[in-house]
Amino acid sequence: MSRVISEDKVKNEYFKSGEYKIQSWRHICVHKSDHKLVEYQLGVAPENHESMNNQVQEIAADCDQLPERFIRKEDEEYSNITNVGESCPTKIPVIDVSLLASSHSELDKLKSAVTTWGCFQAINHGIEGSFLDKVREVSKLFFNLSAQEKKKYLREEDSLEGYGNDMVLSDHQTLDWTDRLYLTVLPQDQQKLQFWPQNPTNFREVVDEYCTKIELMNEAILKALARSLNLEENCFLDQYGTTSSMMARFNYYPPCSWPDKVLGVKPHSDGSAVTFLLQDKEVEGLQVLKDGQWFGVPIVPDALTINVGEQIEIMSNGIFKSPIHRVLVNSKNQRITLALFCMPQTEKDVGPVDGLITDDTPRLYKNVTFSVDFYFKNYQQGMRSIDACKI
Ligand SMILES: O=C(O)CCC(=O)C(=O)O
Repeated sequence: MSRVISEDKVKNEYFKSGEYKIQSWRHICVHKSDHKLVEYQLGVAPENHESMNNQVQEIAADCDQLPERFIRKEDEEYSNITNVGESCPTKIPVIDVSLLASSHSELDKLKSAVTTWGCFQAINHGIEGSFLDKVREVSKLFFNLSAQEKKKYLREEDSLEGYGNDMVLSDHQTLDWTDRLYLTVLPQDQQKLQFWPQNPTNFREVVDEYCTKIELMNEAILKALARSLNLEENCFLDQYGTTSSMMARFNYYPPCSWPDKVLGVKPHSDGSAVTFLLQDKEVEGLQVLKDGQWFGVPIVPDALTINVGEQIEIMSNGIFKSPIHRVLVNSKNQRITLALFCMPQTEKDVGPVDGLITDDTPRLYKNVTFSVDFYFKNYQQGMRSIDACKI
């Protein structure tokens, strides 16, 4: 059996001593004095572009010591947060999506939610609870497959799409305690089917149907957001270009024996326009940062947790806030979620809507194209892409 070891440890402790020989950057053979071979797996390859060999699910099932690369570093976690509060489940706003077309007060609630929290729990959104359960079921069936079976869909080293854990871009990057299946879901002609699970057999059918429903909801939310600012209702959608794009991230968080030492996902805001999160039905873990405190996002039956991404923060010239959020894990239960990131057409640039730029409210952001690479390079270094877009 192999053990996971950090590159720094190999370089600083083992390699320097001269007792050991590096056979390859993936497998280190350590020649001990008794000539026994011990094989280690490196957490990162020399070019820093390689992911770990083992998925977090496998590490969690077979590790008596937490691999260093997962241990949280305070300085990566928004060190300006001095007051990390208890989670306060009742505060995240709840919005009745069915009222947004007709009720001014619900529209005001939406505006208030998105200008303060940046997120809300959407209820009465028109997707049946039984269908949401079906989406949860296909996700769970996939993650329950054997490691060997899941690895058929393993992502390539330098690309995000497929099954795997964090893409490793630097030696010092802390890894998230999560495995993911990351897929382009829209436009359909850009789906890379080699990464779509064949098992369960209805995976694609269920996910396609879910994404079609979310695409419609995304349009309704974007129109409502525009109307809440007294803007023409298509002003955000007009920046979408001819086709919208949508990425799906199926997140699997295994239980962790050291829940205080790791994060399921590091603090970040999303590079999307709008993100729709289907939470686990039983296990919480998501927290949102507001006023210097982390607030737990509770499970509201059949609700979808919606947050605005950095692209809407830019389009709204900073009025809507893309919230910083993170994920905690726990020692007892696995947690499975599905995040759908709705975005303008790939490579389409976005910028603040004209009607929001005045002498009193000057333009805060440049027009930018949010490529996936641009976003993840910033994310892995604990930085927000939107900060690079400020004027
Ligand atoms: O799993 C969650 O609760 C949130 C996931 C998330 O933030 C993400 O996938 O970007």
